[in-house]
Amino acid sequence: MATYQQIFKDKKDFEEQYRAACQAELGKTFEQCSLLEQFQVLAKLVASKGNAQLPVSHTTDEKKVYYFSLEFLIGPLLDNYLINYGARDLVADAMKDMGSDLDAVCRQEVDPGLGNGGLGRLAACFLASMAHNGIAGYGNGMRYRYGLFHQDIEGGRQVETTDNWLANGFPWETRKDASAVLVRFNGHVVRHEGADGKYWFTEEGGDLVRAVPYDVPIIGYAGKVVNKLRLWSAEPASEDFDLDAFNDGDYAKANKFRSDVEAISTILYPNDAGEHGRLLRLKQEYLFVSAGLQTILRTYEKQYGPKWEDLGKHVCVHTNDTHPAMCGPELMRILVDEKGVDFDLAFKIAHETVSFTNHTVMPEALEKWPINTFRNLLPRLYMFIEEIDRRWRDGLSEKLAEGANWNDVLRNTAILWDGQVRMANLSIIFSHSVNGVSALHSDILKRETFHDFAQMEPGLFNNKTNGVTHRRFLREANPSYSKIITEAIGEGWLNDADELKKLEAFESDASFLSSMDEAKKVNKERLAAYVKETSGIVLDTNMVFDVQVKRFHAYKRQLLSVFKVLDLRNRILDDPNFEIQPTAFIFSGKAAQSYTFAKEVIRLINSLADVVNNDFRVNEKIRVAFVPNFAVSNAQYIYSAADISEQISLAGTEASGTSNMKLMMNGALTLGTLDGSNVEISELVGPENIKIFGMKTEEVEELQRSGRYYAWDMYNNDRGRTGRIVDQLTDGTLANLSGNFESVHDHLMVENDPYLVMADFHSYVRAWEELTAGYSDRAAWNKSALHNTANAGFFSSDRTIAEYTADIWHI
Ligand code: 26Q
Repeated sequence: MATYQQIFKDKKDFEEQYRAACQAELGKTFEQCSLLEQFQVLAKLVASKGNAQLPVSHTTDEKKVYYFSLEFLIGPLLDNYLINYGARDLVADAMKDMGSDLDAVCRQEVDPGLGNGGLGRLAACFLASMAHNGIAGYGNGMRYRYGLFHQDIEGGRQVETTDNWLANGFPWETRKDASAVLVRFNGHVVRHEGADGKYWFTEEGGDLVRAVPYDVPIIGYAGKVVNKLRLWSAEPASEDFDLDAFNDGDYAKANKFRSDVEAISTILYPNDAGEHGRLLRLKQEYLFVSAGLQTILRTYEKQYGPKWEDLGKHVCVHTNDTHPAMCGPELMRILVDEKGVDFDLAFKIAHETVSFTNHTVMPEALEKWPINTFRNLLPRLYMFIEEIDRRWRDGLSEKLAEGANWNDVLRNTAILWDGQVRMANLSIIFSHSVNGVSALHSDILKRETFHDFAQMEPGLFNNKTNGVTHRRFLREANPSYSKIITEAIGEGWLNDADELKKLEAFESDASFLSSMDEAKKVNKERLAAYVKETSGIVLDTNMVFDVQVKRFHAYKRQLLSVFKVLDLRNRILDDPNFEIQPTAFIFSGKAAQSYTFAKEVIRLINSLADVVNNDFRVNEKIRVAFVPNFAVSNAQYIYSAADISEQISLAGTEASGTSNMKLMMNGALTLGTLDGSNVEISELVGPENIKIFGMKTEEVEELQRSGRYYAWDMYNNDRGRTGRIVDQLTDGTLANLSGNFESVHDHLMVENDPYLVMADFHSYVRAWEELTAGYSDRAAWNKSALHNTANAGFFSSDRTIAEYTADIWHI
């Protein structure tokens, strides 16, 4: 039993504080507050408890970790923080007495979309686990005025609308004007020379932007440790208001400087390859890097004085992908230009302080910037990059591994190449640790993506398999299952996810296994109600819930799922006696606004849903639903209701995946390829508790190398099933809602099926049939589901953070 930091003595104490807060915040009685106002006041009250804890959370000489990420997908916080304080039951009870309903109040909270998907949610899970593990770990990111777009579905198509998440204010944040800093863009470099021949540089002119921080408390489990997430907003440094233009009625011109500056923190960029090279993105990257580092050095200097050589002993700067890659050179710039440190020492300090996580192996996703753009925007920073690149080239022959070719290695490892600044190489050269996010992915990084770096310095590379916070994705997402888990093994698992292992003792406990059915039923009903409300589709909760929820991307192969569902439909129509386990296929996820193919796959799924759900000949056996606007909040409904977790990316393409972990925790069985962390799930649960299919990474590599994959052969050799599905993309079968799918057809047949959907199709359908055949033996199925939960402790981000702490941050 954890001892919680008590924030309310008892119900009476809570009620008094809450009523007083209503008066103080809004000048209203509790009874006069709307549900939204009840939420706002309660959130402010809980935030104030967190903020009061913050200063006593750490001793001053503790090593600090700053986690730099352009994305933090934090999700709603109120429910989570009440659970962490151990106050949820008390507050729910008191609210009921007061005539309100805590669940309804929690549903008022916005779900800030300050991230795209996996990488952003990982950063949020890491904040939660750093606080849980007691580390002084702080997030550093951007406060976007608009988060990731809101997704509506019209005529089956994704339609994007702005996410005005701040419309009702954000009660968790505190604006810190006193901590604002200045960041310069487009200046010019001036060289100075002293009488002794020594020279130095300053940067002058250009535009000064004021970066203003907003802090959000991160309340750890049990409430003992509170950390903070600092999000930066861009504002004009001076009031450069054009009064003449205003008086002429040209308000746009009058406000131009202000709006140009504010644009920097206006939107979050989507994660598709087509969005590369936007100047505003580069400004975002520099703004939060520079503002964060200036603050870190200010804090450090106050505490330790100008002992810069010790920075790496007290401070870690962790960079989430290459988006904060400028951390290394910016740290050098401040040390050299503003603190008078010499160049070599400044590089050593930066190198000791900075570490880097890579999240992708897709070559087209590796970030690059045109040198000219970069140099114009950040001329002084560029000088540091150029000099480090020069020294890298200079020292290359000494570092070269046995048998390596100097020219090849230079081409692969230099920072500057082909008129571009290559951010991955920049990150690697400035970091003392580079890690991938699953065992397989880290292996591919060493073997392929960053092969030459790994040859030169094998010790630089390491693996940190991702994790997720089980307190949000199991305890909070799945109250019914959590309840029976706690009744069985106590609540120690909330603190230590490895205790879930104790559930193995219940794998043959008939009464526990049947109580799992009841727990799942509640969740399926909750999801079915949500699906009905948001898409109009009716789900039968007696069906298997087969779930694929994640960003839409060709490599994740939602198209392969479509092939399977269409194939089942075709076979049911051909043979009315064809028996399958009745299944609801549930999809959710966003496609980047400009990613045409991914958006067509969304339309395809909705068209398939329209065809299947309205056909009485098949809709008792299969049903399809697309849940609009996938986000942290509705994800929690979906994970807890799932029976099957679809993780079917082409082997070697998904760095890790994290929905696989969230679904596994909730007792869903994985149907997947040996990709990303599916490999580790499979090792942990054993072959009888997961269904693996499809080509392995080496087979994919071999097939692609050989150049002997022909989409038309797949079509011609299996006209009855594969060929028929390909034809149905354009023959009107699916056209009722909004037309045929020529571009999807061409992706397969003209672009030669780049992610080998047709190659894995038969193996996939067979695996699905074998897996679902086991569903009717409820005890056996639940035993397997429980075994998945029991072994999910490894995928708690508490474990991941413990590994970063020991191996990378050395705390
Ligand atoms: C880059 C440049 C310009 C604009 C946008 C971007 C950009 C933004 C976001 C590029 C990539 C992302 C997000 C990547 C991401 O979410 N990757 C996922 O990270 C997860 C956590 O490690 C992994 O589990 C997934 O496998 C990986 O796809």
